[in-house]
Amino acid sequence: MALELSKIDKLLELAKSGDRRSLSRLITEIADSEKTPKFHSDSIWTLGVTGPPGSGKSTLIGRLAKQWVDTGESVAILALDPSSPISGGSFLADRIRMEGSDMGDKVFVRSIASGNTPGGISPRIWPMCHALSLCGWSRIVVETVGTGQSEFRIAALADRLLLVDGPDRGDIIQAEKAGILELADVIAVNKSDLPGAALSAQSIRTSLNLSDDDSREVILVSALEGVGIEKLISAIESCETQSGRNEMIMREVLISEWDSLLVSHPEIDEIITKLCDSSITIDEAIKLLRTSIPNGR
Ligand SMILES: Nc1nc2c(ncn2[C@@H]2O[C@H](COP(=O)(O)OP(=O)(O)OP(=O)(O)O)[C@@H](O)[C@H]2O)c(=O)[nH]1
Ligand SMILES: [Mg+2]
Repeated sequence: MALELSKIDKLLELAKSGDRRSLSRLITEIADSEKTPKFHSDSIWTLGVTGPPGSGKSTLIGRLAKQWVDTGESVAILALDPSSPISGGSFLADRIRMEGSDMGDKVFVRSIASGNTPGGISPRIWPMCHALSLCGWSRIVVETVGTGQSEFRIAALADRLLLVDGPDRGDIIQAEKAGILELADVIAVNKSDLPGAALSAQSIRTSLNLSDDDSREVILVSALEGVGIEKLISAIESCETQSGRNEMIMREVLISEWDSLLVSHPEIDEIITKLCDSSITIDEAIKLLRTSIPNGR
């Protein structure tokens, strides 16, 4: 174990000096290591981007990245791939549409597959973001497909959250139901070049206005045509991260770590088999897991 951690520390040092391959390997190591590495950067800046499949998150992130690079920032993008059949497996990073290749070494894009990882990858996003920050990446963006509660939860790990919706009213209702509208710091309605987007934006504004003290803006953008991007950047940069977000982040980290501990528990299969043949009850299963979890890995 000590060997494994020292390998990670070594990779971090190399990655800090600007070695891309080491950075890539570092992210892989953080994903695969048995223990969650403890990295901490005081100057971390993260943005979670969530929204329904196909709403244009990657295209929009490409636009944001270009704008940031133009103003001297360096942008690291982690695209969480829940292996959704809609987004088509682990090709999310490829779909981040960069504005030309001139951004070069100022942008780092990495797709993180979560589908087949026992216990999921979500708690590891946190140390990955801290490692990226320690390596000098000043804007760290985490894209997740907002198809379910767990994906929304991952997005909530970031310091600020951007919800990207499309003109489809159904998607917006979905986001409302999952409580993501409440979690979002900035809301963008993308595809303003298509009919229906303005109406969608209006209907979101109406639902936000139901609460008097809600000053959040709903910004109409077209990632395809590059419309509204500056306004969106300024909303993202100036949004006050909601009070209590730190508590929310820590809650999510704890829950995700706990889930991960549970799923990777060495006796989990045995306990599930016992549950299946009714030789133990669910209460007994929980008791068994609870007593052995401190030594679980
Ligand atoms: N008309 C229009 N199409 C757009 C716009 N932004 C993105 N698209 C298109 O919408 C499709 C999905 O774009 P992506 O950026 O891959 O969307 P995404 O939300 O990242 O998709 P997933 O990661 O699969 O959930 C692509 O065909 C884009 O070209 C826009 O502003 N207007
Ligand atoms: Mg995408």
